[in-house]
Amino acid sequence: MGTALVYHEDMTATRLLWDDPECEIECPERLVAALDGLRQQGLEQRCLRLSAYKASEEELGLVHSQEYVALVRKTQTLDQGELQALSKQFDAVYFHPSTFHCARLAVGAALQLVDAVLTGTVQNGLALVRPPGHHSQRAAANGFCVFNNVAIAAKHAKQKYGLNRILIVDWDVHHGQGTQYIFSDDPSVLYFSWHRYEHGCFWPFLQESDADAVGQGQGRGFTVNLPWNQVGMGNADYLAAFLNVLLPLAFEFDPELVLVSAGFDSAIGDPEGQMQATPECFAHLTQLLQVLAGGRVCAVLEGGYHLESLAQSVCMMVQTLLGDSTPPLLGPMMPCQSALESIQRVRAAQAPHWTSLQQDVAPVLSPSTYSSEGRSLPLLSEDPTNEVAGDRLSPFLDRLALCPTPPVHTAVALTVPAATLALPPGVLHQEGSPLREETKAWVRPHESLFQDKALAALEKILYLLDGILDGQVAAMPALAAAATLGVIIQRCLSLGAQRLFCVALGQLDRPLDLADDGRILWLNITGEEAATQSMFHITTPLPGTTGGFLSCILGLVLPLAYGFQPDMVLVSLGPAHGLQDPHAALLTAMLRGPAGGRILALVEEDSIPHLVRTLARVLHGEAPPNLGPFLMASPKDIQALMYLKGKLEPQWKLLQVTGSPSPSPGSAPPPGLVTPQ
Ligand code: Q9C
Ligand code: ZN
Repeated sequence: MGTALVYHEDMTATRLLWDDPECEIECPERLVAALDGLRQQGLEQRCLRLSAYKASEEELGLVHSQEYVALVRKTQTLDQGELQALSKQFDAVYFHPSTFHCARLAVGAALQLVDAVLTGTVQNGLALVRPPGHHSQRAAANGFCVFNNVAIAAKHAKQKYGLNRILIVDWDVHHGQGTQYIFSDDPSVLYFSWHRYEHGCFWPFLQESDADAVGQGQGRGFTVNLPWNQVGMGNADYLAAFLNVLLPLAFEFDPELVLVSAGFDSAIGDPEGQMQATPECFAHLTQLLQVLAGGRVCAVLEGGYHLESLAQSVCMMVQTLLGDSTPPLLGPMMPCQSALESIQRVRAAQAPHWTSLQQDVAPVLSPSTYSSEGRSLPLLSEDPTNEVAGDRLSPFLDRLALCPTPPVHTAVALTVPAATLALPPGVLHQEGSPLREETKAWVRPHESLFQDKALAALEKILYLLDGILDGQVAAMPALAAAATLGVIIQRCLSLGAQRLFCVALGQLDRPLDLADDGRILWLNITGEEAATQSMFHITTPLPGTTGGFLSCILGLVLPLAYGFQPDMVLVSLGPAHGLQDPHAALLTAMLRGPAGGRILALVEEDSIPHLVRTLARVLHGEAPPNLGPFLMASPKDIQALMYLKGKLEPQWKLLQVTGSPSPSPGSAPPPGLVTPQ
């Protein structure tokens, strides 16, 4: 449905007129660099370009006092000495004769973006603005911010469109205390911010930036602060924050709109943030948000002071908003201790307010169900050739990563007429293909299983698979019998895939002839109970509720997927998989990221056409359908999940949630945790 890019050249006018080392980083070149980056990569041209208009004073009044608006209006006529004197009345602020004009354009850009998304003109978008907004308060400028662009946009969405639940994700490296104050008692706006904090020793030096600030009155639990107490946080830390804090709450909140306070001073190279996350990380963060609110994501620029890093991160975000597949995430997928401590503290502080957090801290029931019998998990890490979870990508993936990411191409291989499926436009249909000698050789060991029709279906799928591995097709669903899976896995491996993540649902056994050599991570989500044959062969029961299913995806499937860094993902819905369509869609949508869009979804021949259509859509970049009401996970499902996490986290570090070693099954929750109400 398209991506909007809202901008106005006039916003480069405001600039610092005197000497002030603290403020000089907020310069016009920031916007120029971001826009140039988008142009050079051909991304600007793919967006719907909207020219920003100036917000009205009435719109400013949604958040700011009349007196404050009048004060800022007056700066248009002040001389340099007066501007400088006024600026000193605020913390880290400068005024310029163009400030009022620019700041109104910045607000207007955010409002236009929200209008474009909520009227259905576009699916999502980015407003490139100066000055930024998230430090600005009802009657105060602060931290380069004059009017609170995102807060006004949220009020506007509530007022004009009657929205009841808006999520604000503030990934700028500074705490958006302005936004926090504006919505502190408002349960209709969930405000999440992570920020450099260093135990209160980093600007803006506020106690209320800490994890124990959760909001006030009716708004308790709708302010979520994740303070970073060390610099150097990287991709794994940001990912862990999303999987363990933001996304569980966001799914439970079920927003109708996602606003992103998109500051890129949280990226590598930024002089303010001193963090390590690479630009690719913002592609993944964006994609994770796109599964919420039917994909209605409005991003508004905040900080970001390293011009190159800013431009690259902005490109990553826009590329992902446009639906392109995400580039691989580099670096060891192991969150640092300090990050885990912060994550644990915010989870504890928020647990009284969110069902999805209460469950993981609940005591594990009857330890007898899942005893590890003193046996340790068979590992392959002694094997020197095994580089799983390491920071090296396979040569295969390196080769693909060198090519510019193509727009997602999605294809289906069907044994039923395509017309019966009403596939979304742009999805290719794999036509019948001549049977190759090669394929006959592949199936020879399983000959009895492949009748003529099954063989024809397999051949179509293998053509699709070749397309994926050549980078021509990024993602696709296919109809196939379970027996096909083994052949497909073998084919992937022989074509050079080094790491293959197989998520098998229902009655699908791991093909017996596969070596457990670390090249295949096999996760079976079944009706059976939790078990680990090795760190690469895992069985988990299919959770019975939406809450349980989300915990399973966020707490197990995605940490494994991101930790494994596969160059291909296979999602197979086998016999009796028991998954509802929206659940299958969410799982598939969220697995696009870890493999850079190289994902094949296999569904049973007799599946209803609706499922195939739904999967084709999410693989093609559409947002998955809403999951329906949030029902908490059953104790049994949580117990199984906790058992697996405890068992696997020594090998799969992204599974860690606590800073200290996790409790063994059956033990009491760690001290300091809030007991659920
Ligand atoms: N070295 C935004 O990113 N100076 N504002 C902090 C610490 C103020 C940042 C000094 C930084 C304001 C939108
Ligand atoms: Zn910032």
